[in-house]
Amino acid sequence: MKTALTIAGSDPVGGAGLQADLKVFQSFGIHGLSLPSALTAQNTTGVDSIYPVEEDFFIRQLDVLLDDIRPDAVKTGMLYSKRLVKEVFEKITEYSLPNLVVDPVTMSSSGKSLAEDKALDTLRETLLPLAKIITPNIYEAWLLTGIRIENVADMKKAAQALKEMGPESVVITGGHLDGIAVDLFLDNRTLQRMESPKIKGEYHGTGCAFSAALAALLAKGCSPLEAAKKAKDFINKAIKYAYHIGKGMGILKVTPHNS
Ligand code: PXL
Repeated sequence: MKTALTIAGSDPVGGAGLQADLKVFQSFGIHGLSLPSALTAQNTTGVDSIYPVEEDFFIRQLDVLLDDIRPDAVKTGMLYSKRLVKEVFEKITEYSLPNLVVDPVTMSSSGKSLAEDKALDTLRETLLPLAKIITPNIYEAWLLTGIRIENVADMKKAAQALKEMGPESVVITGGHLDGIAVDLFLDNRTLQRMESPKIKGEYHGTGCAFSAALAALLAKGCSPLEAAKKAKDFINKAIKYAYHIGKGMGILKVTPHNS
């Protein structure tokens, strides 16, 4: 049985974070391992507050798990603190873990900061160069590169700058661009624009589900480009059939995926 590990924040709603990642792993037929970096108090209208996991205990969780199981892929989401970013980097290096997907989470869709000050700088210097795929949205790509993204040409410039930071491939998700939903994939060989119709509405956890799908597909042996195309189709379908359980944002409908 293939396994994928998510290291991310907990979302009690199950729309984003660790719980969403586990549902995605399951839908790809992958056994999901999960390591919470922080608890959040939130509902579908937004994130209220964050309670980071005590750092020494976080490391203990990681060591005990990795001592027994070698995941086929690892996805990092909200890590929150600089120290956790560094610890995750050290463990991934120590255990030579393959197929790392880094989602440089900084902010919730409702606008709450999900990263400590400077945690993104630490991520850029440590985890980013180890990644097989990084998945910033346009806002995160701007914070990481200093390039403000308003169109696809800006996205290309930012993708190039991100690639130079050392990851094997970059997908900038453009779901928040005006008018179109374009994702841009870049590795050493390919620059590919992946377009899809924009679906109206506010959806929670699209970035989390996308990066978890990428990790699952890498664990199954897909190349980063193949994984990016399949993960995009998966997310589009999940958005199309999204549903509401609270007063706020929609929840993605994650269904079994045959790949
Ligand atoms: O979508 C970013 C994100 C990641 N992780 C957790 C979250 C959110 C957004 O709310 O709650 C735990």
